[in-house]
Amino acid sequence: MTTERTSVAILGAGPAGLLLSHLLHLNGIASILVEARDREYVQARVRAGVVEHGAADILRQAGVGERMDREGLPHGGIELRFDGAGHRIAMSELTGRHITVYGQQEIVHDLAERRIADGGDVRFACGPAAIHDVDSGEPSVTYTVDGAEHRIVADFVVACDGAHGAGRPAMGETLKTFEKVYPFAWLGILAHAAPRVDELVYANHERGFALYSMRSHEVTRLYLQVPSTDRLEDWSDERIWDELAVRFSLDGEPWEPTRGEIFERSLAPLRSYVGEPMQRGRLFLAGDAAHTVPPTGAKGMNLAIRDVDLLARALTEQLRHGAEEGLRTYTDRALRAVWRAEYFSWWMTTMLHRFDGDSGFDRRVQTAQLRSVVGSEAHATALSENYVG
Ligand code: RFL
Ligand code: PHB
Repeated sequence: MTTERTSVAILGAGPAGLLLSHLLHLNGIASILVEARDREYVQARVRAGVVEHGAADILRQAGVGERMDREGLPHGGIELRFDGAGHRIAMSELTGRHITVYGQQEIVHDLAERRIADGGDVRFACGPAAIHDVDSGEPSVTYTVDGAEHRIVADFVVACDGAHGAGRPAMGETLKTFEKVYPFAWLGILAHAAPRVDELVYANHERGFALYSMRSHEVTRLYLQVPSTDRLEDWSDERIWDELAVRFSLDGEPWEPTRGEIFERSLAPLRSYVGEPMQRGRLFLAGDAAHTVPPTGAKGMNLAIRDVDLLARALTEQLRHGAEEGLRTYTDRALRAVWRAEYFSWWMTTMLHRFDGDSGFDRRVQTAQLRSVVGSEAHATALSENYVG
């Protein structure tokens, strides 16, 4: 077994882990990042598409926002479509801020490229790493490649290893969990098709939720609410396009997204989860390792970016100046933004989806809620403030 030493050992090369390693580097702090999967897999993983105002600023200030600013699509509004009519929420006019539509895999690509150009120690294809001795002064991470075991001893370990990594279990008894599972999933597709709309459309239809998004002027991203028991095989291309046209109906008539070759498809279950605290001894959790939101509020990646922004500062203060305040208060400060995003994501999810067993009363309340949001500037402003971040 080889043993190495570093200041911060990081698990996971998603947006959280890569950005943390980059921010620490900017502050002169050494880290080793260990990722289970290979680089191609990580960079090809299609997920989020909306970068909120604050998260975009963090990326810019870290010097990794150049391509996002060049190729990303700035959006000043979204449409809520229900009862056969579309209603624009003018987010920029209401808040003075906008979002940027830019794929998570592009951010991961930009960060990985930058880390490697800077000579960062980012290790892909390590298989699942394990976390040890977090209550001691010498926490460590181990992983095995080609039968050889590697051990990294660090001052601090940060788990940025998502919802199914080693971070959550390593919290042990310390972790108090808060969870909500929704009885549906999102079927997501990417298609070579010019988006028919300039802004995202969130549709609440009798048959379920649909979302019109995009990645560029040539690539459309679309989602359908489906029962959590559905499989991808249940959904032919034809069925997906037909269902989308119905759910985006305007004035009682089906409304067709521009069709094109579907080149990616996936199913994602919807859940809300928070684990508290986000620290145990010398282990810290950030991003999806600590919390999950349903994608309806477009908050997951943005929270991951905010967590590591806080954590990078706190780790730097501790490792450079021995100042402990930042790390001691990390959980409380991060959780404030986390719970606000949990609230907003839950609110958007319940307002926009079709729930089995909903009564006529529930449906009418949902419509009244949507009417209130699009009819009241105060209500639309509240949505916009949460959405643009
Ligand atoms: P990630 O991206 O899951 O990365 C974790 C990494 O850790 C690795 N790993 C390990 N490595 C070493 N050892 C182990 N034991 C390991 N176990 C796991 C994994 O291979 C992986 O590379 O977590 P991170 O960095 O916290 O980032 C979080 C975001 O990925 C997530 O919150 C967002 O994708 C959520 N999300 C959205 N967020 C937004 O902000 N805006 C959106 O528009 C948005 N849309 C979405 C979304 C998520 C979706 N799905 C698939 C759930 C749309 C969808 C459909
Ligand atoms: C996306 O483009 O993937 C996307 C956009 C908005 C969401 C979720 C996902 O709320």
